[in-house]
Amino acid sequence: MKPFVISTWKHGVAANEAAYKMLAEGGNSLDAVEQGVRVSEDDPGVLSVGYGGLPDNKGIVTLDAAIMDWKARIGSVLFVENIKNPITLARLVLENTEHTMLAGDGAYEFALSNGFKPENLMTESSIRKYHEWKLEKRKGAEEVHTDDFKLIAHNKDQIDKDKAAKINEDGHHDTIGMVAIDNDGNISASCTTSGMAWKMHGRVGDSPIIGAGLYVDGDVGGAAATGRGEECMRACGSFLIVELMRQGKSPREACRIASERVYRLNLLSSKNRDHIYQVGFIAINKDGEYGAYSVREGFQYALYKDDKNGLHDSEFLLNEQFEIKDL
Ligand code: SD4
Repeated sequence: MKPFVISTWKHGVAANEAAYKMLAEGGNSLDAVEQGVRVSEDDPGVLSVGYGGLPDNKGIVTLDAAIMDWKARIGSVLFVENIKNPITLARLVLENTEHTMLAGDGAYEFALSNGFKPENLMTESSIRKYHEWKLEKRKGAEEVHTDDFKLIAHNKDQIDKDKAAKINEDGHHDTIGMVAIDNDGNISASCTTSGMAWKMHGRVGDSPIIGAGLYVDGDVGGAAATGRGEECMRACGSFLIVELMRQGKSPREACRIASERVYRLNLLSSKNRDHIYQVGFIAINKDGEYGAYSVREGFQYALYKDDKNGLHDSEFLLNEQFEIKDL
């Protein structure tokens, strides 16, 4: 099998470089997806992952990450503070514990006992953005979600087109999920995030939840997700994609059906219906096919395949003209 790697958003391009280098040198997919997403965790310009990630509503950066390989080995950490590379901590949970998930203080203590140093993850830019958000709130603005804009509006004038156009570019939507297949045809996936900006303190999204943020079955393939975790979780998005691939669907078709499921369950649950949230998926199957799909326009994925690394626009379900009354 010729190895390749797929990951979410434009910072995936740099992450793919690190992952592909390992794969091309004969490395396995588990090492590749760990080392790949560390690039985004270390980059202060990526506002929703690791160092420089935007904080919660108390001004605290809390990180979630998970990793899974083709042998169903799992490691996940959630609600961790002051640890710059939660994906490596998740890998340590996978390698060195009898457990699969560690949260909060316990995960932090585990990190320190394994030589991690506590680090301040806020940057000048994330501190400034947090204070801007607090000020907006004091002015009586509505609670600001990461994707707070009224795309689904009964009155067309309410639609803030500029904000809609920018929503995928403003850095708030850039959790990195990565799936890789190695020389031996073995697939692994990783996912790491600081979650939604200004989330409630204690909130955990889909990224560290096995089956939601990522999933791998060694006989079938792997998938990873990005976007509003609440909506991805409702559908067990990544698990669903792997099961659809097991039934013979291509990775693209499986990602498309999962996007539809996310959307349908969102409407059914009546949660967050005044927002058009984004959820995007990527997947690889054992035959070395890949696919991507998202609920809304604007999702991009990075693919390093056949010695070419590049950013691609994903196909999507809903365009900017969508209105809830059309349903
Ligand atoms: C979360 N899924 O915590 C993450 C956020 C994200 O692009 O992916 N943003 O819900």
